[in-house]
Formats: sequence, C-alpha cells, structure tokens
Amino acid sequence: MSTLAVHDHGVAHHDDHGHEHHHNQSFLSKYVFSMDHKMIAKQFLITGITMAVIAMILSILFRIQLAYPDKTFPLLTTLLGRFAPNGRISADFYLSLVTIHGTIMVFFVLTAGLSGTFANLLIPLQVGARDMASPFMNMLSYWFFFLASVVMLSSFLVQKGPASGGWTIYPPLSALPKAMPGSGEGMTLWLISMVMFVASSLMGGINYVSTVLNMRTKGMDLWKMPLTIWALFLTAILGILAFPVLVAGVVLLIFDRSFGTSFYLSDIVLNGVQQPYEGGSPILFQHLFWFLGHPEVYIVIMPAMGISSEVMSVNSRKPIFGYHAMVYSLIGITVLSFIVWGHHMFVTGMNPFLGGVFMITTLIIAVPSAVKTFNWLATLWRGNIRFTPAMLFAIGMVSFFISGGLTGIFLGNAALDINLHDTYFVVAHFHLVMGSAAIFGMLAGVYHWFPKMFGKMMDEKLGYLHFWLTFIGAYLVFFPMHFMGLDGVPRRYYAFTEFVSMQRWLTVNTFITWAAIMAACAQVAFLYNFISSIFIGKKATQNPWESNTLEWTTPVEHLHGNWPGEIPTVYRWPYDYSKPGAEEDYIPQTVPFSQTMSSNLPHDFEDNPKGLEELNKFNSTLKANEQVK
Ligand code: HEM
Ligand SMILES: [Cu+2]
Repeated sequence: MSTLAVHDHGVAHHDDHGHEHHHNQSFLSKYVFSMDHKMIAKQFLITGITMAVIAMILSILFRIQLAYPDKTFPLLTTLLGRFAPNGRISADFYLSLVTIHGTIMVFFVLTAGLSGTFANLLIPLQVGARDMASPFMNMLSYWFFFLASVVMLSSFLVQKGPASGGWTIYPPLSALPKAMPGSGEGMTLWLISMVMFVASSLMGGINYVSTVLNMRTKGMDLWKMPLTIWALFLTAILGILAFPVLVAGVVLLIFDRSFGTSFYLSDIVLNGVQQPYEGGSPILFQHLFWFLGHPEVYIVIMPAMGISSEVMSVNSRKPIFGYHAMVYSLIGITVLSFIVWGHHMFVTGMNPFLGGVFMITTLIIAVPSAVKTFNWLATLWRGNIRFTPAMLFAIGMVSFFISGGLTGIFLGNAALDINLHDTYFVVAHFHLVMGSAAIFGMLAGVYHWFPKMFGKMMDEKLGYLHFWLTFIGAYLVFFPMHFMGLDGVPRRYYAFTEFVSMQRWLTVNTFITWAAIMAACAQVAFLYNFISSIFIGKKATQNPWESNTLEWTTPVEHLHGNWPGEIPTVYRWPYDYSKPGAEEDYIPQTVPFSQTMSSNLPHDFEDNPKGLEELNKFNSTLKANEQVK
C-alpha cells in the first residue's frame, strides 16, 4: 500500500519539499495498480491503442466482404472459424463486426482512450496539482475500463457471437434474446460491459471535475487554464450528466430481456406466435439512448478540440485566437448538446412540431462549432508555423471537422434527413466529423505529449509518413460514401449486389476497401514509432516544444507528486507566444510580470478587461516601488 501513503504526503502537505519519490514501490503498485495519474494515463493510452487496433482489424474484415461479396477467401475460415464458413463471412457475423467495431471505436477508443489518457495526464500537470482528487478512484476507473474491454471482447468466444444490433442496440433486436444470433449471450455481455464502462467513466469524470475545481495551484484562476483543461473539464461534466441516462436505459433493457417486463416491447410476433409483451415502446429506448448518444459525440470531439487548440497555438507561436470565445463556445456546445438528441429520431414518426424544435436547436449548435473553426484558422493565420507531426495532426483535425461538420447541417434539416437517414451519407458524416477528427486530435496529443509521458522523442519522419497516408486515406475512404448515401445506399447491409440499383457501387466499394487497407498499413508505421521510441527514442529535454504550460516545468523523470519542490505559482495565461513588442518568443505561465518589464504590453489582454485592469495595477505598483527606491 505504499502508493497510498505516498499520495497522502503529496496532498496533505501541499507545499512540502516532495520527498515522495524516496518511498520504494513494488512492481505491482508502480505499474499495475498504480494511483499515479501519469501512470494511469499510460495505461489508458495503451489499452486505447490496443482496442483501436482490434476495431480497425474488424473493419478491414467487413470491408473485404463489401469489396468482394461474391468471392471466397479460405483464409477467412482459418481465422474466424464458424463465423466465416466456406471462406465467406456470414451475414450474422458481418453485423456483429459492424456492431463491435462501432462500439469499441466510439466508447473504448474515443471516449475512454482519449479522455482517459489526456485528462489523466494533463489535468494535474496543467492546473498544478500533485495528483487527482481521488487517486484510488482514479485507479478503479482504469480497472473498470479494462474489465469492460475484456468482457466486450469475450463476446467473440460465445457460441453465437457478439452483439449484432448496431452500436445503438435498438430494441426489439436487443430486447428479444431469440431475435437473432447476436441478441443472445453476445448482447448480454455487451450490456454488462457497458455498465462497467459507464461506472469507469463516472469515476474518472467526477475526479476530473473535482480536481479542476479544487486543486488548482496558486494563481491558476479559471481564465488562466489552458484550453485542453477547459475542454476536458466540460467533457467530464457532459459524461457525468449523460452516461447515467444510458445506464437507466440499459437496466430497463436487461429487465425486458430477463425479467419479463416490457418497457420497450409491444405487439411482437415471433414465428407467427404473438408474444405476451404489451404497452412498451422501442422509441422510449431511442430517447434514452440518444440523450446520451448525442452528448457522446461531443464527449468524443471536445477533448480533440482542446488538444488541437493547444498544439496549434504552441506550433504557430501565436496566442490562440479568441481564447474567451473558445471557452464560451465549448460551454455553448456543452449546454446545447442536451437539447438536440431528437435529430437522430426524425424518422420515428415524431410530431413534426417536435421535429422542428430539434431541428432548430440542432442548427444552433453549428454556431459555436463555427466560432471554434474560425478561431483555429485565425490562429494559423500569419503564424510562424512549425510543422511538427503533432501540428499536422491538429490541422488535420480541423480539416475533418469542417468537412464532416458541413454535412451535419444537411442532416439537421428534418426534410433532408428523412431521405438520408440510415444511408452511407450518415456514415460519411460521422466518420469524418467524429471518427477522423477525434482520432486526429488524439494522435496530435500523442505526438505532442509523448516526450512528457515517456521522456523520449518520437521519430519525425515516421510521423510525417503516418500523417500523410492516414490523412489521404481517411478522405479516400469516407468522401465517396457521401455519393453512395445520396444515391440511397443503406448502411449496415451485407451485400449490395443483391440489388440491381446498387450494383454500380461495387467498384467504389472495392476502391474504399483498398484505401482503408492503405490507411491501416500507415498505422503500422505509427505503432512501430510509438513502441520503438519508448525504448530507443532520443532523450527528451524538459520543454522540447518551447511551450508555456505548467506540465513542462516538471522534471522529465516522473515522480509521484509531480514537482520536486513547491508547485509553481501561475501569473499569466498560457498563450504568451510572440507577444507584440516582447523580447521573448514565449513566456511560461510561471514567469511573473516583474521579470518581463519590456514585454508587459497589454495587447494580449485586449479581450479581457479584468486582465488589463490587473496588469495596469501591477505596472503602477512596480512603478511606485521603483520610485521608493
Ligand atoms: C454542425 C454540427 C452537426 C450537426 C448539425 C449534426 C447533425 C446530425 C444529424 C441530424 C444526424 C442524424 C442523421 C441520421 O441518423 O439520419 C447526425 C448523425 C451523427 N452525427 Fe452529427 N451533426 C453535427 C456534428 C457532429 C459532430 C461534431 C459529431 C461528432 C463529433 C457528430 C457525430 C454524429 C454521429 C456519430 C452520428 C451518427 C449516429 C448513428 O446513427 O450511428 N455530428 N448528425
Ligand atoms: Cu446528434
């Protein structure tokens, strides 16, 4: 239990002299059941990457089916056994693949992998805290996530295979264990896994929120927090408010499946036999699901937005444009995401008036999204740009957010969505705006903070290769899907060759599959770079990107408690890069104004009247002191 003792030191004596690292730790308490947020961040990252690789392999498998619906590949039978009899993936297993691919990507990679990694790494380091508010609960959060992953994957081992109702698990397929192969044990495991997953998210989220609110170092007021922290903080709030609703929906679903209730079922006939269910409604499930589901897409994208803002400011050597607007638009998105969920349900036969309400609120969400986009572009404008791999991925994130976000405006219009719903147009939309944008934000973060996490640098050339192949690959995969969707090609179908009108899309499907294989190969370059750099990478210096934020003031070698002595005091906001008139290219947050007299011009406080006031007060005190001398 040495870690707990270590930690008590760190928090109880906030300002002591950090003799924490003298305690010796066992292998288990250091690497496995660690309560150090930096180690937990690595655990989340490595589990997230592993899950991403698995989900990517699943997608290649089902893309092979779409590209070559009539060919057989004996290798598939060797690999997948009963799920691919006679060299072809079975139709049932195809749906399982799509379901588990989506579930893993959305929840395990882009929610837990992304927030879990960067909230853990950055919140204590960037706000100046020795660890999370509750390191023990933080550790539990990781282990619940790990168990949830194991349970989700174990569904490949059950007789009839994993859940196959889509990542949204709509009833009745999910509520009737006999409905289809994946509705049985596979679905049970999906539901159990999800409950554990939500427990993990809640424990993480509550920690993130309380750490940001209570444990900031001296001088770190809310308006001096880096945008990563704002984004991760608001993401955690979204999760805490939305995930419990999913659990409620899931618990009712378990009741329907196992205890004879019918919350979601009514008038069901199976094999000609009228089932006893009455009074329930599958639409109720959709409401509960999307009340989480829509905030979920912002739970996924907001950390990516925060990371990209940070990386773009550092590598443009410019203050982020419109810091306050960036924060307010994050807050706006947080609030609005709770009142738009019905746009996923325009075709459920909802009252057109209600549809209109959801349509208007949905389109309003485009406003803060646009504010963020313009501010990123303005940050790049006339920047002294350093094209590091992290920077390329951050710019790529903006690119995907724009090209995927624009189609959201089409889909948000009920009249258009009725045609586009459940087509490849929707698949294209969300893979660009959420799949690609969020992954790129996450990769930007990995390249940027790798030196902080592992004390080593990643290889730049491999980084460029990885970026360009993935960037081009993702557009080649998802862009053509818009046209398929406009032509009415539905999502989640096993073989389009059955329909004469869709046969012409076969060549496009083949093309997309090969583009996906190329993009997947690019990830091998990343994995090689990631793993080899941990061992043989160049040693990192303390502040390799010349950044202002607090995490770069800690030693390269990790120590529990983060700072060897006192936690530094913060004096300024995090974006003092190329301050007009300043002598310094960058001024870390810990540098007091008294040390940068010639650079204390008020320019960067233009949009912050309080800051300007503060600065004037400060300057006049300095002047008064001078006169006394
Ligand atoms: C301008 C902003 C956006 C608008 C107006 C918008 C609108 C919509 C609408 C109306 C749908 C439902 C389409 C249908 O199923 O028929 C949809 C689907 C979706 N959107 Fe967006 N969206 C926007 C931004 C985003 C963002 C930023 C993300 C993720 C980060 C996202 C992720 C998704 C996902 C995952 C789905 C598909 C869910 C599914 O059926 O599996 N959207 N969007
Ligand atoms: Cu939505």
